[in-house]
Amino acid sequence: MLLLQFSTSHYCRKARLALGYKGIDYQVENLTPGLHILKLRSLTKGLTTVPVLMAADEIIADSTAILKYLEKVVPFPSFIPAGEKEKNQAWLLEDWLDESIGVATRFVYYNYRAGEGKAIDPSLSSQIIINIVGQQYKITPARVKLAEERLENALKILEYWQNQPYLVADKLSVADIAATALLSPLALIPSYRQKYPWLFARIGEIHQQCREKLPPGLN
Ligand SMILES: N[C@@H](CCC(=O)N[C@@H](CS)C(=O)NCC(=O)O)C(=O)O
Repeated sequence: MLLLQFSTSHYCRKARLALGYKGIDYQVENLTPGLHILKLRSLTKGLTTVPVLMAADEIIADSTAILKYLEKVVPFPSFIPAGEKEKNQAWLLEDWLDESIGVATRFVYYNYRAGEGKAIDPSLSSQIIINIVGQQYKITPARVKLAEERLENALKILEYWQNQPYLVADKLSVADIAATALLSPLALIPSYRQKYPWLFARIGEIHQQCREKLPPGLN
């Protein structure tokens, strides 16, 4: 299998964690932001985001669709809880983390990298990319504030994770994979590291279980 990705994207990390958990051999192709559209448009019937997984029989765009595909072709080890109630709960968390929380993380992370966190990579090329991302996603101070509030609320909801290894039932599920990947950019922001040490402990454990390299800030 070949994973088309941006190396720094947290949604691509989500796909890599899932591939790693399943023990699947795969290659990655790192696309250049901007030029990626030329490659993806013809492959995905209109979706222009990464990750995209090219499997022998199918091309799968969108990280959630990739998780579903992987569970179908490699059922064991499973990352879907067995019970109906737990299964619904895991997918509900996965969808919320994907559609709402991953977006909030992006706002907070790029806002940090453009300001206080500039020193992480002050190179011109990095600052140009951060600027382009800021414009593409319309990252304004008002929207950053809403994203910070959304994250604070999310981390209150997820607080129970500090007392148990997995978000749903007693096995790793799509909820843990989504939370781990989509909150991992916060590991570079000192205020989150100080306030939520339990979160980064869980992020580290799930990476280990999925045989994925730790994200920047935890490596
Ligand atoms: N819900 C999508 C989100 C993917 C996404 O937003 N990917 C970003 C990188 S983090 C992207 O490809 N952006 C480029 C673009 O929008 O053209 C998924 O889960 O795959």
